[in-house]
Amino acid sequence: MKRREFLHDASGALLAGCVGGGALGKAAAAAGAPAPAGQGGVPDARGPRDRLVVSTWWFGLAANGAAWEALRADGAHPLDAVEAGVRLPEADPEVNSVGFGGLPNAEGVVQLDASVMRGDTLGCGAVASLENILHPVSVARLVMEQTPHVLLVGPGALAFARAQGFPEQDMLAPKAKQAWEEWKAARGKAGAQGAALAEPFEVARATSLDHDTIGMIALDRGRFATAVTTSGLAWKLPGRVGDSPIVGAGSYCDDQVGAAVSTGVGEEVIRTGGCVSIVEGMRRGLPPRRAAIEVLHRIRRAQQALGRQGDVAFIAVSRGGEVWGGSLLKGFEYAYTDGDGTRKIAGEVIA
Ligand code: SD4
Repeated sequence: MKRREFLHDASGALLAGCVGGGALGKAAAAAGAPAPAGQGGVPDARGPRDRLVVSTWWFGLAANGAAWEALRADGAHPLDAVEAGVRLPEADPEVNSVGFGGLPNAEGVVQLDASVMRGDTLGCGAVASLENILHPVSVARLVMEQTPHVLLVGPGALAFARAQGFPEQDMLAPKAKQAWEEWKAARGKAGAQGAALAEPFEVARATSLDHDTIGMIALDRGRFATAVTTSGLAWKLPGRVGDSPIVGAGSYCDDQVGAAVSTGVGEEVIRTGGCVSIVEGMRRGLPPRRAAIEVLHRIRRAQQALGRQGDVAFIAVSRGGEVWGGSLLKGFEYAYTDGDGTRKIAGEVIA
């Protein structure tokens, strides 16, 4: 019943978005209303803010604090904020899905993915399968700012990072190494590579718990930036790249519309162009909640068709500062910061 209502609402809004300014104006007014408490929005009588930071999971709480400080600096762009914010979990060995401390691939190697985007120019930069560098997000920013390209991968990304003066270090933290050794031992004589091929669903379940990619959005009076950084799925096949460094899949922002970031099983997000689809939904006049739920339903349909499972979560923010976070499965939460401080918000589990 709920699903039928949603489809009706979504198609009605889509139709409204196609027929002209009056209908669009109505949809935009709806977009200004905060999602109710318990539905992934920020329960707040004061309504949407024009300056805010949101990011995925518990480690977003500290990351948002660093981002907020950076956002308040004179002349700062939201890009400075998201970069400063996500560098925290990149350096934190207790976060086992981002940067140092991240769980490695099937061969015990930490391969990192990251991207950044700014909403004024649609400038973006990314790295994938980057090894031995503590702050892939900063390398991604330099790909955007210092090269004509968007995405560098593997050895090329490492060579670029070296040339930019980034120091190299072993990224396999002791706890992550131990976890990988235990996983490998449990796989038995089949060997790590063969086991990884057989285990995508186990990996997907593991990453839907309380650890995952950090995706961050900063909004400052009409200006957006996003950053995403991750070690990707634990025990992934060497060279596997998830959604995080794929602009449009793991993140997207456009100052004229809004922004979205994702976490969860990247394969599901890539096949739907997750974050750009959400932003395009908002461009059609949908509020962030409805735009994101539309994409989550599309992901669920694809999972059913392909016999796949695993969680996906999004945070979406409209140009007007309306925020929504939610997921396919239980457990997603995000950090929200504005001038009143930082709060942890429970994501909505979609019907
Ligand atoms: C990926 N979405 O590599 C990222 C990482 C993640 O749980 O969220 N892992 O698929």
